[in-house]
Amino acid sequence: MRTKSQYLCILILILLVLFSCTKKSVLSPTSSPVLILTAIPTATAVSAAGSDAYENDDTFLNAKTITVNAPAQHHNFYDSCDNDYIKFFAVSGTYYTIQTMNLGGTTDTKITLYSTDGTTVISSNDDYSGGVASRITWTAAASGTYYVKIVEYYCHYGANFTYDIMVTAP
Ligand SMILES: [Ca+2]
Ligand SMILES: [Ca+2]
Repeated sequence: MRTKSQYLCILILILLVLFSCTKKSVLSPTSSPVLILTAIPTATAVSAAGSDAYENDDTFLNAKTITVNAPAQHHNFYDSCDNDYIKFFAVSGTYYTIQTMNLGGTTDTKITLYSTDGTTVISSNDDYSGGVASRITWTAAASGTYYVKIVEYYCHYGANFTYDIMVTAP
């Protein structure tokens, strides 16, 4: 009799363990898709809503023209480690200032000036004058189309990571 009741107890325990395991395995697949579904639209919305009028400008081949001494262009970093290229025509012997300003939120720009081949670095600047905006001053040695790449130093992106860029000459 004792043995029988012991067997019965063991059987009940096994059933309880099985039941609790089944319950868990049923619960976990239902809870994880909910988390995935809420995460995906948020990430998509940030990148889709964030792109500015100058995209795609991720390589020097897709660089968008900026007119010297024209009002600043307003851009933003729309995806992680976004590269923004602009190009302008420089006249030999002319002194140019290329600078970012009106940085949105915690945006930290870095700019690089490239020669007419789009790949040879002439100069680059991360921060100037104690801020996180960037500025390059440069005298063109030869006339031609030059390129500037603008990046967010920490690869941040989204609606709050905005900047203005301007090229000026006397
Ligand atoms: Ca870009
Ligand atoms: Ca900077």
